[in-house]
Parts: sequence; structure tokens; C-alpha cells
Amino acid sequence: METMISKAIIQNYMQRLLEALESDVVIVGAGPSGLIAGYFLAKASLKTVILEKRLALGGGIWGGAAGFNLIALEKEAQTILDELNIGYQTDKDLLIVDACEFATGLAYQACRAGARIFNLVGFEDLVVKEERVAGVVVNSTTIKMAQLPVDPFCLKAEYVIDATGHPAEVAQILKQKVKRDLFQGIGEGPMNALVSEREVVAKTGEIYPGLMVTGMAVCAVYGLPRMGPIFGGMLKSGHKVARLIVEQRRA
Ligand code: 48F
Repeated sequence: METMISKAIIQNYMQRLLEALESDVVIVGAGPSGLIAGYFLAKASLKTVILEKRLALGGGIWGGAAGFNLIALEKEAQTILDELNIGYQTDKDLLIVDACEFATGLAYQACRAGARIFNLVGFEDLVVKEERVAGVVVNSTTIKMAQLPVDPFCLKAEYVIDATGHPAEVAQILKQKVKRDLFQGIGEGPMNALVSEREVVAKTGEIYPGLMVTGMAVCAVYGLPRMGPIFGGMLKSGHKVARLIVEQRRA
């Protein structure tokens, strides 16, 4: 019985991993922007892989504001919340959502739509060919944490999305190794929720052929202000990046 369980897990995991070696889109980071992008891409029938270096999905959602586990969204996010079957209550012009329901609801809906999520797998480097991003180099989080000298493996993809949040880790690698003038330096400006919520969506898009940026990684790359525990812009940014990829592939 014990070996039967082990064999079933190992065989099926390896099958999933083999299937993920070539995909339409690899999303790095399973915070709100990455999960919602994964949901819309998978819904549009694109083969979508989401990589998350931590054990839990949801990124910066869980703690709400200072550990008060509620988050706020603008009222126009209501349509997406309804589509995802995530509950909310209204407070003046805002929707208030339970952070735990938001994180688990986004993760569940991305999985149900068909996105393949691998947690405990961290992005390490890009594959770049003929001036286009062609995939990612990844390794197991446990190997990275133990700082073992173990080589990584690669996943090929037509598009890579940087959804790593504040550190914009994928864009950082691109700047260091390929395009030094991509941006000044990584980092957000001081808090301005209104401007940031607007600009994060406006600037979501392709920063290099084959590499898109979404969520707080957009703010980090363009030096936009931070916005705190308001998440409408994260959903809109993830939705937009998915739409841009679907449109580019159609063109
Ligand atoms: O930080 P995160 O939630 O980014 P986001 O989707 O949303 C930002 C908000 O949560 C909040 C905010 C907006 O209101 O200010 O902070 O832009 O999620 C990023 C995810 O990427 C993972 C990280 O563990 C987190 O779950 N991640 C970061 N680097 C890597 C990674 C990496 N190298 N490989 C894989 N995953």
C-alpha cells in the first residue's frame, strides 16, 4: 500500500512536469496578479504553467493590512469577484473581501480553469534566444534554501510573465543579463493608492519580446507608487496581461 501511494504520486507528478516542459505561458509567482492571469489564460485554452517558490499560493494577500485579514477592492472589481464566486461586503465605495477567501478562491479558480501550478519551484534565470525570451530556468526551493550546488532545469514557453511582486525578479534578471537600460532600478515610490491603481494597469504589458510584467512587478519596474491593501489593480493588471497575450497570439 505504502509504495503504491508513493508510485502514484511520483508517476503522476512526473507526468505533469513532463507536460509542463513546453507551454504557451509560464507565470512566475502565484500572488493575486499571477493567479488571475493564469485563470484567464487557461480559460482562453492556453497551456498555462504557474510557478510559486513558496509552499502556499496567494503571495501578499493573506495578511490583509498589518495582519488584519481583510482586503479592499474598488467597486468595479465586482464583476471579476462574481465570476470567481468570491464573496464581499460593501463599505462606501469599496468592496471588502476576506483575505483567506480571496487567496484560496483565486487559487482554486485558476486550477479549475486548467492552469497547472507548481509550488516549491523557484524561478532562477531566463532562456533568451534571438532577442526573445523563450523560457525559464527553475530549481526546487528546498535545493535553493539549502544552497546546494545543484543544477536547475528549464521550461520552454512562448511567453513568460513576471508576477513576482515587489522584487520583480524576472525583470531584474533581464536587466542584469540582457537589457541593462530596461529601467533605472527596481523599487516603488511612496504610497499613492489612486495613482498606483490606475498606472499599474496602464503600464502592464510586454517589457521585452516574450516577457510580460503584471501586478506589483509593474510598479517596481516603472517606479510607480505603492498602493497598500487595495487589490482591484492587481486583478485588472492580471486580466490585462492575459488579454494582451491572447490578442498577440491571434494577430
Ligand atoms: O507579492 P505578490 O502577492 O505579488 P502581486 O501579485 O500582488 C501584490 C499584492 O499581494 C500586494 C500589494 C498590492 O496591493 O501591494 O503586495 O503583484 O505575489 C508574488 C508571488 O511571487 C512569488 C512570491 O513567493 C509570491 O507568492 N515569487 C517571488 N519570486 C519568485 C516567486 C521566484 N523567483 N520564483 C517563483 N515564485
